Amino acid sequence: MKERKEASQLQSTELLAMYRDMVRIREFEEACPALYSQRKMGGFLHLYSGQEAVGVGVARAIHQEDYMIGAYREHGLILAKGTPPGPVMAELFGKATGVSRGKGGSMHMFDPEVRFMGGYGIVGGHLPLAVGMGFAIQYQEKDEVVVCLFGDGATNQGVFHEAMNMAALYRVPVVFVCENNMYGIGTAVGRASAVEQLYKKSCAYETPGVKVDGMDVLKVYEAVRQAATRARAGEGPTYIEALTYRFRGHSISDPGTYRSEQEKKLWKERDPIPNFGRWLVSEGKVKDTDLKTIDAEEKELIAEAIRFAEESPDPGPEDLWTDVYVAS
Ligand SMILES: Cc1ncc(C[n+]2csc(CCOP(=O)(O)OP(=O)(O)O)c2C)c(N)n1
Ligand SMILES: [Mg+2]
Repeated sequence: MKERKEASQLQSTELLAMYRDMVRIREFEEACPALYSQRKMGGFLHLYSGQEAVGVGVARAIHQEDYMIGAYREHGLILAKGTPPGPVMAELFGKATGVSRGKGGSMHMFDPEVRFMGGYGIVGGHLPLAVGMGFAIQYQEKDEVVVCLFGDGATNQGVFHEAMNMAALYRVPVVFVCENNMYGIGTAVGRASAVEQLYKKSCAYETPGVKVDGMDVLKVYEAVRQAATRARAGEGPTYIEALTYRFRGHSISDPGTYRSEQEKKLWKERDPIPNFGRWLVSEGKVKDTDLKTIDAEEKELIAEAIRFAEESPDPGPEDLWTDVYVAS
């Protein structure tokens, strides 16, 4: 069966897998600042801590043969889609074993094997690509969907509206997921967008707009599951706004002084990982020790990914000439 089960029907093993994915992303992201300070990584670094429930809810609501595409805050997205942490870490280290062979770095992760299609640094630039991928799926009569994730800032770009228009016009199987973390760099949504309830922006294209709690993995899962079902049925795109929060600055070089301590504390209390863990235990779905085992296993997995990245070779001079053009 193509459709995933309703969130309320998920079994303990499936719920634990979601918990594990979120812990993996958090461990990965929280290991990065120290490694960056040690100059193991170069270039930009935008961390996903706090937003894990969105990426994981999306990835678990679709299938391996479905596509995900995102912006530059995408380490968590590619991990959620199934790329192992080793090649993702090696990419940050600029190593030949990196998922983009060390040539992409933080903002340009790409793994066609798991159908994660990037990794883009131009705000809103990947939205038309998602529509094109959706059109290709439709044209080839495949039973696949694309989930396109982007930030609140992207919804103020002209390209967002062009993409929404064409997606709705051609009823392409694309699910748009806006990760509204309330800021585009240091600019609060209300200072950049005339419409603060971002899910309402889809009404201009007669596309359903849905707002979900992006700190709740099951809420995200259920919204995306339903949207994917619509998309597969030929009913066209859905636009989901997931309200979330990034726990760190915009990038590694942002001290984040534009957010009050009180606001940060409030959102930290809504941390999607421990809250989901507590809920799983209180509902009797898992034992506290199950969670502790996962926490320890994922910590070790990330330590192993760092070792893999450290020990991997740099790309050689000959690699300057590869991946420049795709062979036809
Ligand atoms: C077209 C374009 N304009 C400006 C920038 C500079 N820029 C980089 S990130 C960013 C903010 C985007 O915020 P948002 O879409 O909310 O994503 P978030 O960082 O919150 O995940 C801006 C303006 C850019 N990369 N591309
Ligand atoms: Mg934002």
